[in-house]
Amino acid sequence: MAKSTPFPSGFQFLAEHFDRVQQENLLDIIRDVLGSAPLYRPEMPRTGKPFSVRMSNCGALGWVSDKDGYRYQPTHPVTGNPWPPIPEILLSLWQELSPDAALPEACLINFYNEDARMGLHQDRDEETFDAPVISVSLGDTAVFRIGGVERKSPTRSMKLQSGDVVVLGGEARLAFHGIDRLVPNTSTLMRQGGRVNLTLRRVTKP
Ligand code: MD6
Ligand code: FE
Repeated sequence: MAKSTPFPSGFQFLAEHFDRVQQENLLDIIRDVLGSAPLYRPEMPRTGKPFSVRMSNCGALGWVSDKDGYRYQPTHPVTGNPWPPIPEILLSLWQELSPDAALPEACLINFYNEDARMGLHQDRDEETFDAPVISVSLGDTAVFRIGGVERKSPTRSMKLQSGDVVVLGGEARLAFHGIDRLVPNTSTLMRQGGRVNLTLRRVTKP
């Protein structure tokens, strides 16, 4: 059998870190957040091409993208209101997995319907890469692709299921990654299907 590409060092995958009851609880909390900071559709820098993923944020800073580029800002681009705070359950996750890092300032909320995907990218709009990026997946399974720190590095794919947690720290902090596609009807967490991914990030130097 062909050898698969190794995971970059500092990559961690915690399968079903959250059990079903915790997933339901977390989803309720995220629905509350989206009640005050609704999902909106970001656009690609320069071209203004709409993303297939809808987004929102919580935390002091939120990641946004529009014709002017990618950036962090303290307010929702549509409502103009400050983002709601990061829920306690996510701050606890961060402290459990990354006890030495300064607390996260941003939690990006990505919502995928069955046609949505996310191209290969690095998370590199932060001022510091000392802290990891921690992600939580809820709902339908997604095919996640991860490579190395150069776009041309070989990649491998794996499935992310509801309740799974991914940590990109160390060398993996700047590894290219993306979502190839969803696997529809793989979770009963959300009645209408789809997938939510939450990514926690430290943005400024502590
Ligand atoms: C997603 N995830 O799972 C997209 N970024 O929908 C990410 O872009 C990501 O899972 C940084 C660290 C972990 C991630
Ligand atoms: Fe990412």
